Amino acid sequence: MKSSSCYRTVCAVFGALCFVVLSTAASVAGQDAAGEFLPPLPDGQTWKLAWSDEFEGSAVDQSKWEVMGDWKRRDGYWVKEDAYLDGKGNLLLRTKKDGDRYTCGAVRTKGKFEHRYGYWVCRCEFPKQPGHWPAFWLMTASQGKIGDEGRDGTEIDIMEKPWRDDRTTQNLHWDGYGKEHQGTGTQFRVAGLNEGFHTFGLCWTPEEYVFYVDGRETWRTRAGGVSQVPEYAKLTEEIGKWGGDITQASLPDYFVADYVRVYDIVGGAKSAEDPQKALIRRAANVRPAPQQAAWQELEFIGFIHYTVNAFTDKEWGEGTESPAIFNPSQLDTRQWAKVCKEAGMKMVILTAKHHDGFCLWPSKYTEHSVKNSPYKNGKGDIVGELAQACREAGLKLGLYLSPWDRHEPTYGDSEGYNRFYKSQLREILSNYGEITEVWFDGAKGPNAKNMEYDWNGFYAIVRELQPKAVIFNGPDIRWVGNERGFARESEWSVMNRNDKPFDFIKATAKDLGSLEALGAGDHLIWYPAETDVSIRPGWFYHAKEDDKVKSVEHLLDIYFSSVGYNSVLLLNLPPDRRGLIHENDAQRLGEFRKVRDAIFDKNLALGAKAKASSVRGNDPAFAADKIADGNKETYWTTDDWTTSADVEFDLGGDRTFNVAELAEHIRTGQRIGAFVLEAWDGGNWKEFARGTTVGYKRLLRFGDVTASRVRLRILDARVCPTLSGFGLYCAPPIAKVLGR
Ligand code: FUL
Repeated sequence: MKSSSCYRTVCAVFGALCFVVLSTAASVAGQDAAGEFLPPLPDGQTWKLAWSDEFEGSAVDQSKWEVMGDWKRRDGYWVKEDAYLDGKGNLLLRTKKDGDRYTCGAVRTKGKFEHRYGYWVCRCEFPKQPGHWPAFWLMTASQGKIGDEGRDGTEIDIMEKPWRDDRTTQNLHWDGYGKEHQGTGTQFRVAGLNEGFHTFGLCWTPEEYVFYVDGRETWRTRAGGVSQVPEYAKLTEEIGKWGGDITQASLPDYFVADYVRVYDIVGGAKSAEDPQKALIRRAANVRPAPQQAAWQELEFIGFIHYTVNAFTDKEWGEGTESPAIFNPSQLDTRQWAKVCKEAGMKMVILTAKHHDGFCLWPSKYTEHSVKNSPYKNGKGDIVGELAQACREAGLKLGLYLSPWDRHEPTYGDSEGYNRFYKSQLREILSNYGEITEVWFDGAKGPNAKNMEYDWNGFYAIVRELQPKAVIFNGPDIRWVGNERGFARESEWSVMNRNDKPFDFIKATAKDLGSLEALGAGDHLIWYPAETDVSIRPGWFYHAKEDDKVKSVEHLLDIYFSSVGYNSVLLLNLPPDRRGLIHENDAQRLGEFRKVRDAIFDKNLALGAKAKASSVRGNDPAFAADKIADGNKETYWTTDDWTTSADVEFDLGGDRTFNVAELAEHIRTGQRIGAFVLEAWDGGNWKEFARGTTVGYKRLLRFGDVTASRVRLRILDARVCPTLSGFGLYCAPPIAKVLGR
């Protein structure tokens, strides 16, 4: 279509305010002399204890800790007498009632031990009563400095536990606590957390924070750019409603800390490690945020382009169209949802406002909307109607709000228009329930006025109002780079953003993910591709395209080239002047579904006996039988730096297949760089397919192969390959499936 649309502005930022439930992932443990878990390190490097307090003796060591108080804190007071040693090797932070006030204890190493990087760990046992909560955190005076995100100081909450069940939370806060405040965090459960002692650790390097509970990794992030300044440790009790109702507590109650230890990395390996190896290690360890991983699992989603263009036969409206022309006679969002659902889509994204500025909801901020159209006599709200239909159909909803607005008079006055756009964004993100994706289109006509969009401000609004939503053309999701439905031959989800967090990544570049493209790898991010394409030549409805709906063969090619290449497919369906998805499109989608169902009906490799040339630590948890067990969460992997390996599948007899499916366990990163598939022909292994990257899903098509044994040879992987899924299918001829 228009070449200008190829230049979407794509940028990458950090600062996701995600608050989600995580499951803990196993990691490979080292141990110190005292049996402490220590995070794995590259060869040649070790941990060395830099500072610790075992809380032996009878009084808090004042050379290490400042006992805080007496002063007001939240709904209570920090008082010195509530922080003391029990004489049995523990620090007690007591919460008690003192007359008509509640008091508790707190200590910090401010001015006594301030340190950057390393592994910080506390072993502790939680209080039992409501109305107050414990925290183990790092702080620095420069937390409030603005301008360099969290690099110039971040509050790092390694453990905070306001709940009395087995939930806990880990968080980061930077740029102060006022209007500039930024933060992100995670919340999760660990079975049995409430009972006995547990350890809470943070591995903090210049590049990344990795959080651990009892030696299991719970969160890995580079949010805020990672603090590069010394910080001090705090152990505190906090009195407040987040912890429940303190009047219900039977007091005193105690937060018990057994020790705090801080380790540094030592050994020449850091400088000795081949920089290429260091880059590979870092790239392999970049992981999706939970909402990015959840989005990837949607696989196939629908786009709905609708506006005055359906009535003017245009692709880009002028902004001068009268709302009076917008008159769909039979508009039915339930029909849209039904067509999408039946096609196998998991989400629908609607153009709430396209470039012409006409709003499909009755926006308070403009007259250019459905409210001044004949549609339902101005009482319609298509965003609301679709939200309702999606809820009923069990579909997620995404919204597109074009920044380029050819109607709005303030467009071109950056301050005025950004204010207008943000108000609209708040409107659509506040009033329609959960929004799963927000689509920022970078397209802008060649003669459009200059505009400095406040992208950061836009993203912040999404984080504030829809913290679980992914942002397309922003921090979370990238445009694949074309509108024809094809991902790259090597589609990596890990890339290096530019120096400044808000600079743009060139989405059309041929290579974004190779080691060469990662360059210095100083700002590696998880940034997966979304492939948008229309079922017809145009994005909007034109009667003359009724016979140009893409064929099933074409749609299938697109599916294999997008979903089958580690991307999510966003397929556009334009409703017509009636307000319905045209019969031709609906029928084609039905056929497309039927053909996909016929292909993926039966995985001939499911439950196959699998044998690998190498298994991580010979641990059955990572054995080859985890690949084809039908469970996406379990996976096979090898030891670190075993970058090539074979897996042999015994299909239990001859099977004929012509489609293969591979899946990496992307929640631990994307690693495979080259692979070959071979079949045993009775005398030799014969190659029948090969590829480069795998990622979330890689689909391959080839001529019929009949064999009872199949071998996957991983030729190259970053650090170590993972594989969580493997499939072999027999695709019947399309004509047969459709009875043609
Ligand atoms: C482009 C727009 O200009 C098209 O009209 C369409 O919305 C497409 C998805 O994105 O940039």
